[in-house]
Amino acid sequence: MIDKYNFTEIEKKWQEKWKESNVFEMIEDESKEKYYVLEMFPYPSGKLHMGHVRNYSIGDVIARFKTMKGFNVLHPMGWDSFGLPAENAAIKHGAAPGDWTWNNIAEMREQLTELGLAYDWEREVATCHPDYYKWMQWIFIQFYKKGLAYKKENPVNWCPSCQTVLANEQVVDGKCERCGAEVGKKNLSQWYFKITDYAERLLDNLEKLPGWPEKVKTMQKNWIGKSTGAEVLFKIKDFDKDLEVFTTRADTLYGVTYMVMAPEHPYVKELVTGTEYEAAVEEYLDKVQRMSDIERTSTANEKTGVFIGRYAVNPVNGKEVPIYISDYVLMDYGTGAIMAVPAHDERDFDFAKKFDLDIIPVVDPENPEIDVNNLQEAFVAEGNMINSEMFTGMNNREAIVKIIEFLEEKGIGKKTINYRLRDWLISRQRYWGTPIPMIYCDTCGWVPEKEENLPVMLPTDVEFTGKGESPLTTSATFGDTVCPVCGKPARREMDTMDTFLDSSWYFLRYCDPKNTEEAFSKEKTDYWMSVDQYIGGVEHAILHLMYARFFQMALYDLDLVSNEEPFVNLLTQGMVIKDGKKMSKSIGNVVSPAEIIEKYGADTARLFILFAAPPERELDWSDDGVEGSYRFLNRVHRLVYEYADLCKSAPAEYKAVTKADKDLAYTLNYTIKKVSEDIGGRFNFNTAISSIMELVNEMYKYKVGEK
Ligand code: ANZ
Ligand code: ZN
Repeated sequence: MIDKYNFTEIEKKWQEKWKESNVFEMIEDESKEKYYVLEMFPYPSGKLHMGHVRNYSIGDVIARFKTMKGFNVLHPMGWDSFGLPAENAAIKHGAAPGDWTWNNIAEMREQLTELGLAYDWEREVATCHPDYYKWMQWIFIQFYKKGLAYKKENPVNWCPSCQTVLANEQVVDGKCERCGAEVGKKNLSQWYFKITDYAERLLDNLEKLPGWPEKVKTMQKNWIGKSTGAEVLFKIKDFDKDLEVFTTRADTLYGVTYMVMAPEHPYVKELVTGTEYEAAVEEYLDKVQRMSDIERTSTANEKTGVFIGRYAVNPVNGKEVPIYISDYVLMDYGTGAIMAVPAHDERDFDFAKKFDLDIIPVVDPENPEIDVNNLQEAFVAEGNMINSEMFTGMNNREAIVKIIEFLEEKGIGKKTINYRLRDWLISRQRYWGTPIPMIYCDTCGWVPEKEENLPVMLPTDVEFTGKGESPLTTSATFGDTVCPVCGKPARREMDTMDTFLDSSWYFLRYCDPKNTEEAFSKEKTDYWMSVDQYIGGVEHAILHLMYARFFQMALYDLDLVSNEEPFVNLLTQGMVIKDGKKMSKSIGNVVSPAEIIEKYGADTARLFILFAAPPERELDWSDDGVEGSYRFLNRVHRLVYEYADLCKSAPAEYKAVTKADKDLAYTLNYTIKKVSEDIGGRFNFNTAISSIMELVNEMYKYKVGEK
């Protein structure tokens, strides 16, 4: 009598066995080659979704495969557990963010266990635990001492609805990434990390990451946005300071017909105060400050601007050109001012048309269809120089080099590199995050808390109103302290850290999660790091992966780790969609993992997810597909039962006797080879599973004793 495929019983039995015997616990073992497989740790929202199931099933197969191959495998799991949702729950339901979070963690740990994932739970970390954030604070202090952390007043992106500062990266199309509200600007004193010091290395090292998807590297490259050009000095008539501009097109210097300064440029006020232009400039500035950078630089917008009544002098030909302010020039890129060349720049062309400014071509389109003296649009391609005195006739690429040389000789310009990457704004006016371990003393200024006093604990006597400053300001116990340097009364920093800091080094803490003396020991990280295979969503291609790389490099420079790059290989898994759309509550097409596990078991869920599509591709959820996976597992189950007795009595060493025996032995070995290659090489789990399905078919056909 064949037992029904009772997945609940089977899965429970094995999960308990694994737990009892600690099979997934890993200890450093120098005699074995290590393999570190890591999935991006989740935010403990309380509910696992299919994206998680996919991410973790992929990691699970790799971990188990490498274990079978004889590696000492590190496969940990933990919680990115600081962040806004816990605080919003506190505002809405009055629950303490800590309680809410720890409950969610317990629930999700349970769900991951039910999924049968091979994690070493001994290494679990939660970023909201003082054992973790103590070391987060310690790392902050090391960065501060190295000059990588600083405070400055700056107009920052401000979400009026979340009442918090947002990093540029968190503003999408001028809107708050989280709540969708229109983002404005606000002047605030904020903490920054000098990630720009690492721009060149973050870019160069991409070359050393052949195991990363090209598309992710391209996204990082664009985000860093290296741009080689020149800074050129223009004299301002009747003014004691020069106007410096950044240009990538030094070849177009003879085509400059006007200048544009960012409305916030520090000279603008001086240049217009007391003139008839003052009022119009003020009004324009006020309007611009409420716009996002994206809106400002969009080429689709009709150009706006104000003439400020002043002129600049072109250093190569002495020509005087009018100076404007306009929103399309940003203060925090280059020098905050440009030389405008309408003949060869699209935005300048539109602006010149609108304000009726001259258009002087300096690169010849050499195209009979284009009337060079009456351009209908900017000519942005390459060509030979015209209207450019001694540079006329040269190819414009060459002219860029020659004109920069000329400017350098004359001391009116120099070659420069600019990056789009900005310093990382890391402070948040929020409660549920790591307190920034800095203290302000009237005598000593900003000083770090003494390391022996870490962690600076999050207080619990706070109020959540969802408005204004950090809730930490409402605590009666938190703010007042003494200066670590002079001992006088002093105030603690009330802001907390961006949660992206927490996730920038958790992979190091996994190597040594219980260390009470250090963030992690070098010995342990030397053994386990770098991560051999990192797996996660492509939505983290820029921020998380860039920040983690920056942390690793900075820690390397502090001699705390031995590798410059944290992740050798990266796999970005595709989304799980249903009926062609992202699963979402509002569409009502969400399939919950719990439901599937209850109906079919975790093995069916995992099998379906791995079988339905290669890991990088989108996975279209299919109920029929799930049924199919379930039927297959039933088939395997029946097969095992059918032959169970025979297997028990089988000799220790198997010998193929008949042709059928030999054929099956061949298929078996072929399958082993195919599965090893499919999983070991490019993670083609789907084709590995198909060959196992074929093997099962062959086994069904096989009849013992048949010739
Ligand atoms: C003159 C010129 C002529 C330019 C031409 C382009 C084409 P990337 O490649 O992104 O670095 N620019 C410089 N600073 C700016 C700022 N703060 N806000 C807006 N635009 C700025 O772009 C560099 C070019 O963007 C620079 O080269 C400058 O315009 C403009 F035919 O200078 B160019
Ligand atoms: Zn002091």
